[in-house]
Amino acid sequence: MVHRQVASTVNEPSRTPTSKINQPMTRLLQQSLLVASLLVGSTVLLAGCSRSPDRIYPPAYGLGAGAAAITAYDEDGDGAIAGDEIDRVPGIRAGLGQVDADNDGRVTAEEIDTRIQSWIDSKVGAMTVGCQVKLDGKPLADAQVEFAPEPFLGPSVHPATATTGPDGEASVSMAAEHLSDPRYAGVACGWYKIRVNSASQAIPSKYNSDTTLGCEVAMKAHWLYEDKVVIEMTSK
Ligand SMILES: [Ca+2]
Ligand SMILES: [Ca+2]
Repeated sequence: MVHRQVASTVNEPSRTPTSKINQPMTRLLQQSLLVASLLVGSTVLLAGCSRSPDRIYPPAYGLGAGAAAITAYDEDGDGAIAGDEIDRVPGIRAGLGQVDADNDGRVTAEEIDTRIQSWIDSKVGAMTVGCQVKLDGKPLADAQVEFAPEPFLGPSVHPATATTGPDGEASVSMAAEHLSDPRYAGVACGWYKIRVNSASQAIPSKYNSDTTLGCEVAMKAHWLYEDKVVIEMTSK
């Protein structure tokens, strides 16, 4: 069975003025995206392939993930992730227009659980996610890219990684043991922190240990016109 997904994700760069739902994100993003912009797009995977991989089912997202997210990130105890708190969950910040259903800038446990249910309902087990990493405007080869799922999603959402080629591009994927067919790359729906490291270049901590990069991998994202996550970093 082929399950073709359109990949999706994330950080709305300020150059996407067409998205109404992300208008509230604009100010936040203009701050962080001056130095880092992340686009995620998607590609259709394996369509028409005669050797279809076995179906990959969605992860068993943790029960009470929304409540766990509030516990982890609602520092002022008002019952929602809002304001600066959102910056600590860059995956949610990137997909704020999708999760903040009432568009009030506050993300509640219920909204998180509703968004997770939409991933489950989409029956998407894994999506293709390509990425391109740039440092000071130039493609960065041999960069290690990690998509670290938010812990509140539970242990069945696995990290995904990639190492960029000479063009700075790579296909991000979970480890082979989490894919039904190791010939194919895939990332489960979820909110991820993105970390980039390099053995040859100094990468500021805002892109790794204190990352501000994140994305939502999911169907029906507004940036579907893009075909990959573009991570633009500056060395200073
Ligand atoms: Ca709060
Ligand atoms: Ca809300």
